[in-house]
Amino acid sequence: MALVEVKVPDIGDFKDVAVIEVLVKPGDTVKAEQSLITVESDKASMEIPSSAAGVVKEMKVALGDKVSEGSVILLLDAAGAEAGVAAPAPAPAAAAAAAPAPAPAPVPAATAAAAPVPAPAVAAAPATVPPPAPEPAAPAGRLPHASPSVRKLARELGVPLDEVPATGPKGRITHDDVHAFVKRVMAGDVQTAAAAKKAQAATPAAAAGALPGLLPWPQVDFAKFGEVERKDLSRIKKISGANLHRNWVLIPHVTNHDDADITDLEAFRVQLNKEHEKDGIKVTMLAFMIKAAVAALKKFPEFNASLDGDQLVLKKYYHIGFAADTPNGLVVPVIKDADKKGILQISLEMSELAKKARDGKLSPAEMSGGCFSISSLGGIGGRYFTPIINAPEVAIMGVCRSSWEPKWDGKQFVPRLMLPLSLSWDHRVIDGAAAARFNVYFASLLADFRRIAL
Ligand code: CAO
Repeated sequence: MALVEVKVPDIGDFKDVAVIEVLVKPGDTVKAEQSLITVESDKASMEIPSSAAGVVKEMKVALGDKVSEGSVILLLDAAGAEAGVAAPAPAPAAAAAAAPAPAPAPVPAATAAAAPVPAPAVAAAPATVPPPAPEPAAPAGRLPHASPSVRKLARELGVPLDEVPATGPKGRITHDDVHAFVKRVMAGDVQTAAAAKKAQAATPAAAAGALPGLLPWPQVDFAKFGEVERKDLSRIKKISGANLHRNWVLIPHVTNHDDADITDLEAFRVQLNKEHEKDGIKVTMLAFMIKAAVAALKKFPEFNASLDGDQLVLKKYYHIGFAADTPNGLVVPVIKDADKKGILQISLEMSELAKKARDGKLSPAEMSGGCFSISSLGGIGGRYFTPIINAPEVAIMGVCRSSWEPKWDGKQFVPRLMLPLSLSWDHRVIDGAAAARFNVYFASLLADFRRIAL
């Protein structure tokens, strides 16, 4: 592999200029003279081209970094180019004079999209008011091509370049493209993503924090009261938080609590684990609950459904999600076709998916398609809680730690191992009586697992 350091060439008097755009990412194939980054001083912005062709191995600069002549931009595997010999750096793209200091360029949306995006921790339900789809522009994950002067024009007009369809050579956005986009927005033919988001937030249901009559969120200078530390939310927390918030606000949740007598099932579980000690398979109560959930979904099909406008989509497949706690936040891997799998296979898949979740290696496919979710805090503790429905699903089972309790058997109190259950359900789809029946049936399956076969 011929690794080449691509450096910032002579850029005149510019020193310590800010990187306002990163146009490539590791894995991209670049041509010699292809723009790699855009830098901006208080006088001008310019694109820095590549001095060689090859595949980007590692980025050495990021948005906001300051660079000068000689700063290493990236490492390039110059496949096809002479090993270690970079062509002389071509002159940077013409600098666009910008007399007054331009406003700091916003982080382009496409930059965020270019990074590997973990799938939402919870399945994204269709928004109640879907924003109008933008016209085809730069493909998702790719930055739009435009010269510095076009970028400057777009910034001045507040045009999101990644939404502008390009007509220039090699997919470059031209001045005319920007003007045409503005005309179409003014004529109401298209709406920018930001405007669509704003319109969506204006709908009463979505504007949770800004409902008329509600007080604004308290603004507190916490440091006045003692030492504090600020920490960014993890990406998973930001994604799952937004989904959970929407689900909490838009779904009329009700939670029914119940208990399942798992005395016999626990004895069977312990026995199974002894038998399979050498296979490295560990069966936990969760695997039995996944199987019980399938049987309960078959008996109560409206729990295996999703709302689509005035219609209920009833699913004929049984994919069960389970909430997994990870250092970065909550994710929900999905056991696909749980109806076709046995307890041992489910246990095996669960431990593999849970490990991947903890390592941050779950693929979007492994977190999608769920019909019903189970959130088990049984390994930690607690009695009951209110799980938030994982939209577009319509119900979720929350489980806490089992404990020994005295139960009256008609003659005397006997010790029984009781598992606390908390079923949250969407009252638009499910009625209280159905939810109570679901819980009673679910608990009866755990109390006597032979009933699964009936
Ligand atoms: N009652 C008593 N003990 C239980 C139990 C229950 N309901 N459920 C599990 N346990 C026991 C297990 O048997 C195991 O015991 P041993 O260590 O003695 O063998 C121990 O608790 C740990 O189990 P586990 O948590 O590793 O395994 P699991 O299959 O029950 O759960 C997973 C796997 C990935 C779901 C879990 O680790 C996890 O992440 N749970 C958190 C989910 C969560 O955050 N939910 C909240 C969502 S809302 O914010």
